[in-house]
Amino acid sequence: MAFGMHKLTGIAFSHYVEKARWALDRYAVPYEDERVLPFFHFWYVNRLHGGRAGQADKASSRYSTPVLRTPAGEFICDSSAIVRYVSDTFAPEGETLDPGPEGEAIEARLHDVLGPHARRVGYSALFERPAVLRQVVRNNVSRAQSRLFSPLVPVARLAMHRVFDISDEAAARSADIVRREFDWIAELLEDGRPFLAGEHLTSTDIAFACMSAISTLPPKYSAWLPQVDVLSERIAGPMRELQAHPAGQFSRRLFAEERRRVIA
Ligand SMILES: N[C@@H](CCC(=O)N[C@@H](CS)C(=O)NCC(=O)O)C(=O)O
Repeated sequence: MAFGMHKLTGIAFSHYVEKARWALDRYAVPYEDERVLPFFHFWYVNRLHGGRAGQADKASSRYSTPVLRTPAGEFICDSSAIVRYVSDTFAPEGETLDPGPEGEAIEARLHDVLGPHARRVGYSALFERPAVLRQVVRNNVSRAQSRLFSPLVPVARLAMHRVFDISDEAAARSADIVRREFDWIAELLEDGRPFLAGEHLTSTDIAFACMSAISTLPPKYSAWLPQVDVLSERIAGPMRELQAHPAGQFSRRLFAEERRRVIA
């Protein structure tokens, strides 16, 4: 069956989904961008592949997003696999995002560690500020989804506590881990390399920029994120430090210089 165009389905503000969008945008691949809310994603992903094409891993369930449906009707259900597919299929010669083995190892750690811990801090920040949460929802998905979600915020908060443990204590432990992962990236950069896996941008840089974006809130992120000032000081204080951290500065530079660059 042929579908004509790529279709990306993803939790609207997810940092894993941002990786996929970045790769598609970089090579000017036209795609339908289906932006959904957490919990509602089960319905959307089930409609796509019934949970059969996805695989649970350290970060997610087999209903996780992003999901990319190719014009040939295949489903790619992992952000790194999507970036690799897009680069292999659409990058002009010499412009791929292939990071080599060292870069792949860095990327795997970013996926397993920084991604989930940054997410816990992010959800903890949002669910203690329902007004900000509602703004994030309103600004990122269709009005129909936003309306449906609004009365469900208390249930969603309970579910988030169960799925991710977004208590203050757990979030504080995760914030320490995020900080440690930023230190590790800064150490890698200390030898003066311009990018994490060599002389040019690779999927490893995209992975770090996206996994850190929940902590650095870069202006060119392609979903709407709140400003640090509207968050509680418990979250905002450490976040400002991460924004000023050498790894945070690197992440923000990647967004500023590379997020909208189109290579066609
Ligand atoms: N291995 C996956 C992890 C993606 C992931 O954790 N996605 C989250 C969004 S932040 C998700 O959709 N979670 C819902 C679920 O696992 O059911 C990838 O890299 O694409």
